[in-house]
Amino acid sequence: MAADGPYNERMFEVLGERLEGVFKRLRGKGRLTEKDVEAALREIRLALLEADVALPATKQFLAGVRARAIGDDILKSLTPGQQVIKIVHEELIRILGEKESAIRFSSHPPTVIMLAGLQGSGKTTAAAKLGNHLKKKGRRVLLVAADLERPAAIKQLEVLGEQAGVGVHADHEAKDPVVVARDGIERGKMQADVVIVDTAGRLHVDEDMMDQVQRVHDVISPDEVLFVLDAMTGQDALLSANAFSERLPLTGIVLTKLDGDARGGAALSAVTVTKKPIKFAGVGEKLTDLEPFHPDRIASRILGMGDVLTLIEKAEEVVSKEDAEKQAKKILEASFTLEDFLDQMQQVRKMGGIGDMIKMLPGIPGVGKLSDVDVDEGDVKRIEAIIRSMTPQERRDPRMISGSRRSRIARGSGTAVRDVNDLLKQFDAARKMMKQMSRMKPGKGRKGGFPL
Ligand SMILES: Nc1nc2c(ncn2[C@@H]2O[C@H](COP(=O)(O)OP(=O)(O)O)[C@@H](O)[C@H]2O)c(=O)[nH]1
Ligand SMILES: [Mg+2]
Repeated sequence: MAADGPYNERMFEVLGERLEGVFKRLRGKGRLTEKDVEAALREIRLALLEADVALPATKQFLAGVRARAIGDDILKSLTPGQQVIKIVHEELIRILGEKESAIRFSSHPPTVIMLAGLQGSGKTTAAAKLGNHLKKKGRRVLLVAADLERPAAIKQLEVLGEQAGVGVHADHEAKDPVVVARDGIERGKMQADVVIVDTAGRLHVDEDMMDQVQRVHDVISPDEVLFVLDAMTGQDALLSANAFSERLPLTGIVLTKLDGDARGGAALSAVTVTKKPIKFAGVGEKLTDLEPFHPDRIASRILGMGDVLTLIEKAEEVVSKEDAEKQAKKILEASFTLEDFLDQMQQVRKMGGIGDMIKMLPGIPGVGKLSDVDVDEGDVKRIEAIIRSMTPQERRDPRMISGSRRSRIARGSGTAVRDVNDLLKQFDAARKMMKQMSRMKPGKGRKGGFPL
């Protein structure tokens, strides 16, 4: 199933270039040390976390990559960066989809498929989609409405079943989902090749719900127990996947709402916890919006969405050497305006640290420790808004920004006067520091009282 379409090849290339950037930045040469690989793995770790992969899953995944990446043959190869990316990509695909992922049909029909998952995860929709899919393949399908928690749930399945043109077993008077499920199976034995049982979920994992799905499970002995997971669940995917897999012998996962802007991390979390393959992906609300799962697409999504990776790529191109030198010169000449400040914040953010820029300033000892300074994206956005709300004169000469100007700027930028004050204070401090730096002539030791 891991088809290598042109899209994926391109993703792979882009990713390759990005991480090449990391390695270039790290070493400036082709050879890598174990330490370099660790640094790269840290970047990948951030990318995974940003893609909403739960931390334990991230750790487990990276351990697998590390074991493969820190081998002599990789480190000594001519293109270690590319090798590491290749490993990351391969490992993701391997974990996400190496296993058999089609529905396993029973040799004693009807094949019984049970769907379980939290409320709103897309179980009822998935039941109908799956019914529709299997009907098109020539199977006689019966859907069973074993969610009695909400009256509307039965109706929903009936409507969807009718749309799909498959039978629905429902009992509007029933009180016990176990009875409905059992009756549904009995009916299925006469009328269907495949019986799909929809069950009730709750908003959060709770004992009652687990108890109920377990009882339904025990009475229908399904061939497939599919855990339905909303891809937008993010970090919580791990919790619910864990809870369901502890109570039910899951055979696979249906990942829904992949048409949204989910970053795909839930896929890796769920697969790591359940050790079961994702069999289908829901990609919309319509009956036909169900696809076999493509591990390579999700792998690319998970890796490709990492802002961190983009950031690394950008660092090389945005802060070209000339830019950095120009900036450094300005700093030395202390002709540093709020516009520059904003520019610099943005660059620093893109580079992931202020250290690289400062290192380019000549003759400044002991600034290495600054390389750990982080700039928060929210801060940069706020600062940007504030500076954009200033007039050009104000940007050049912030001393003219009086109290009334401050409130005007705060209003214009949707921030508080306190934010404006903070920024001006910060800028003033930065400028003072730069003036002190500029008094230090490169190579001639310290003249000003630069506080190192
Ligand atoms: N965009 C999108 N919406 C979906 C998908 N699957 C389900 N939904 C929507 O999610 C909501 C909850 O689905 P439902 O099947 O009722 O969830 P249940 O509570 O688990 O049975 C409904 O509004 C569905 O239309 C999907 O793959 N993509
Ligand atoms: Mg439902």
